[in-house]
Parts: sequence; C-alpha cells; structure tokens
Amino acid sequence: MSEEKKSIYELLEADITNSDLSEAEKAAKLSRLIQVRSKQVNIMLVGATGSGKSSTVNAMFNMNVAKVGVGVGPETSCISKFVLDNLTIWDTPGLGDGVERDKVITRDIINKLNELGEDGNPIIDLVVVIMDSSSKDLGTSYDLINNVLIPCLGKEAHKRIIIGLNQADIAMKGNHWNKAENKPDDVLNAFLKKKAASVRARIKEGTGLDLEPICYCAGYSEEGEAQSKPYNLTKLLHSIIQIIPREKRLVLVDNLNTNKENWKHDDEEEDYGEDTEYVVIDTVFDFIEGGSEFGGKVLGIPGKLVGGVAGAIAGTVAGIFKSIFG
Ligand SMILES: Nc1nc2c(ncn2[C@@H]2O[C@H](COP(=O)(O)OP(=O)(O)O)[C@@H](O)[C@H]2O)c(=O)[nH]1
Ligand SMILES: [Mg+2]
Repeated sequence: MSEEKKSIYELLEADITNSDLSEAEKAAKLSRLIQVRSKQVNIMLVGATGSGKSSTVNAMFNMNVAKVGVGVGPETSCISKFVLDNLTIWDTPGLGDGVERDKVITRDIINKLNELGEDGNPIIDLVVVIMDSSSKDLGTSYDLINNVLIPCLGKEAHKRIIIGLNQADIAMKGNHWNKAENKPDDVLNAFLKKKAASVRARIKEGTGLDLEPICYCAGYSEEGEAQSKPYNLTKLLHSIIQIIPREKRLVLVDNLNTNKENWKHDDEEEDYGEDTEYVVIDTVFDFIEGGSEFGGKVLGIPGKLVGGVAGAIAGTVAGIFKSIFG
C-alpha cells in the first residue's frame, strides 16, 4: 500500500471543502466529520486456540497479529491488545487448558466486557466468537457464549455478538472443498448450513437469543503449500459493519485489508461487497450530510439527483471500496 494513501476522513474533508456549499454549511459538516473521526472501535475475539482468531483479523484488517504472539496487553489481564489507528482488537486466550486457567481467562473476559469508557458506554463494541466448523467438540464455546458472553452483554447481546464458523474448507475432512473455485461443494454447503443451524439452536435453547452464525474460511498460508484465500470474508465483514454502532463504521473502512483476493470468494446469497458499500454511504450521509435523504441505494439514483457534495461523497466511498474489493 502506498504511503500517501489518504484516509476516508481526509477524502471526505476534501469533498466538503471543495464543494460549493456556503462557508457555514461547510463548517457544520466538517465539525460533524471531526466527531466521527474521533470514534474508537474495540472488538474482542474469543474462541478456542487454533480456531483462527489471528488468521481472521489478519485477513480482514491491515494488521498482522499472528506474528506478534502475546501482544501488548496490560499485565493485569491475559487478554492481548492490538491497536491500528482507532481500531483495537482484544485477543483472548482459548479455554480448555485447565480449570484454574479457565477461571482466570473467564474472569478477565467478564471484566473487559464490563469495563466502561469515558462516555459511560462499554469499551467493547463487539465480540466475535470464532468456532472451528471442522471440530465436533464445540461445548466449551457454547458454555462461554451461553453462560458468560450473553449474560454479561444482557439485553444488547444480539447487537454485540457475531459468531463465525471458521475453517469451512477443512470441515468434512476437507473432502468437499472445491479448491479451484475456493468454495464448498453442494455436500459441504449443506453440512455447513446444518452446522450453523445447530449452533444457532444450541444458543437459542440456552439463552433465547437468535444469532445466525456465518460460515467462512479465514484462509491460511503454510510453507511449501499453495496459499488458500478466504471464503465469505466479505459476508463476515458485512455483518460486522451492520452490527457496529453507526457512528463507528468508518473506523473499519479505513483499516480493511487492501488485498483484493481476500474479498473475492463469497457465497452468492447477496452481493455483500455492494451492500457493505451502501451501508457505509448511508452512514456517511447520516453523519456528514446530516440526514440520509436518499436512503441506502444511492448509487442507483440518477446522477443528477445526487449532485453536489452528496454525489462527491458517494463517489469517494465508492472509490475506496473499489480499491479494496476490486
Ligand atoms: N485450513 C484452514 N486453516 C486455517 C483457517 N484459519 C486458520 N487456519 C489455521 O489454523 C491455525 C490456527 O490459526 P490461528 O489464527 O493462529 O488461531 P488462533 O489461535 O485462534 O489465533 C493456523 O495454522 C492457521 O493457518 C481456515 O479457515 N482454514
Ligand atoms: Mg491467535
């Protein structure tokens, strides 16, 4: 990535400054932009060791947490912290290496989830639970979701948990993965759907909460082997961007992995890339324009209706996503 790549904030600032709005209107929009720019996003990762937490973050963001190992978390907690601009990832150790150790980890997770920021809101915006879809034993994850995470997040839990079923490629021993097209064949697809349904049912039984897990593949690279690319990573991002508080979405946009290959392989139930872009344009309109007057699918509206600064902003966001998704 080139050094002079501008952030979404800088690009939007230029759109506003170069528009033909009055000075007063420009000042109002720029001040809203500054507010949005100061937002912080905090994502907590939980899941068994080896479920693919580090791989998922590396695939999704311009961040390399795998190589860092233990990271730079506060010494009073076993949770590691990785910071990229306004995005902070809190990586928790996997459970299952001993009763005493599990107690310490669980306590640290609960403390972190209960921690409030200066604004009085919880620090953690979102918990991403990563499960290994090739594993038969997901009991530890269910316990953590049903007995720790959901009770801790309370009424907001459905707005603050995403469940990813990773390693779709090696479920069913990898026998049904279409390597050439980097996607599951029909048999594996049916298996994954069933797996997701069973995870969903297990959580619903335990907590009453209806969460739809996303089957994906973070991809991996192993020495001497061809590198495998992510599958449904755009789908996962699409859910994250929808669930994250609106005013924080731009933080994610600015830190996405710019390797286009990572975003190319998704199931075709929806155009997740296009919809992610619409969600972001809509958000930008809300916070900078001061009202989402065109609704979501602004690009579908004839150009002249989306003229002026709104058109410029929509064009800027579209350009950013083109450089990420291709
Ligand atoms: N085949 C396959 N391997 C994966 C996938 N995600 C992660 N891995 C591999 O699983 C191992 C553990 O991944 P890692 O991200 O370190 O897991 P963590 O302990 O949860 O952070 C690594 O060797 C990864 O390359 C995936 O989607 N498919
Ligand atoms: Mg890790």
